Amino acid sequence: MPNLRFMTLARHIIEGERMHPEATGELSALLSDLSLAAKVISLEVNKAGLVDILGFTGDNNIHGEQVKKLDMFAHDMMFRAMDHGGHLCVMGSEEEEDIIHIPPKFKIGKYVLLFDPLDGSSNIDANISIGTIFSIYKRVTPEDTPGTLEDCLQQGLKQVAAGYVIYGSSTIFVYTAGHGAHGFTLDPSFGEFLLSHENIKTPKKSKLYSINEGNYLYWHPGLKKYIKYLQEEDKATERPYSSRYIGSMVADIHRNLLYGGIFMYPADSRHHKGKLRLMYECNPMAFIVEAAGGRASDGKTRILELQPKELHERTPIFIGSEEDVKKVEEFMAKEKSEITIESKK
Ligand code: FBP
Repeated sequence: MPNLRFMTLARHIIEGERMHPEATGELSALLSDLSLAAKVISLEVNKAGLVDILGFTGDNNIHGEQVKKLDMFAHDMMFRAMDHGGHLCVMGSEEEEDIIHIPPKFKIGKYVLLFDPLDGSSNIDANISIGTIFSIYKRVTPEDTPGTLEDCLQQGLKQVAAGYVIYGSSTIFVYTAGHGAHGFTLDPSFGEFLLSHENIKTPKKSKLYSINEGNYLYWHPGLKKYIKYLQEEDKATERPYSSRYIGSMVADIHRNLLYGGIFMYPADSRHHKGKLRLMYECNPMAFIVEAAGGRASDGKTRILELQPKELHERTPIFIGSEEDVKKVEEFMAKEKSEITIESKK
């Protein structure tokens, strides 16, 4: 393996392809198209404070959320970078209610792309790290026909590649195509992603937890007990843990991936399925974290084994260092009683 400094993302993808004699190069081309979209979005995010791209478009998206201009810019950039390469049969985005068909003038390919163009968008105006998340599958319907919802609604373990791009103090492209999770930092001086985090291994146990404690009242009793357990003093198990919550899933999970930690967005008595989306937030993150030796579940079932039913369905998620995720699953399993609203008392 050549000197890290000069391992570009494009070269790393090609080297990975060589491990698959049956490969046609389509997935490699798809991943490099994605990296182009990431570079353009990164540029726009970095100068967001200077140009009229902060704030809202004035429209609401299908989730009833006010749409940010940068959200739509990122969505359009992903679509335009990916629609004409001939590698995709269908796409799905957080910003579009229905599946996105490939314009008929372009060749139809064998892959499916699901993406969250700009995750953590509630943090954009405050210059907090945000990200793009993507998930790639092989189609299941006959080739050379327009892709369908069936091609999108596959279990996460069927992903052939997944990744995220974090737009923070630097822009980092993290992906897995089945051979470990690797990070590439964008060198803006010549616009290339260079290998900076090879074969990321997330610590099996950590001292960090990430959850919006403002929702404590509405949590499952088992989860409340787990958080209290993390806050107790016990040197042997390195407790109390530290709380770290940015409120931007990509940023919280990226930190935990490198330092160790557990990120949780549980179901609660107001949001019975939690907040985060299975297809373009939880599945790709679970695929990456597992590739780095971590674990991801909905508190009971492995995220990657969940059978999706809708494009925008939500799921509770507990993801990160393996032992920590197992611990919270134990606390949830021990507590039989359901979620109750504490304030009723
Ligand atoms: P979107 O902005 O893509 O809808 O992302 C959802 C998100 O911002 C996650 O990035 C983050 O982890 C979570 O919501 C924060 O939610 P809350 O403000 O309820 O803690």
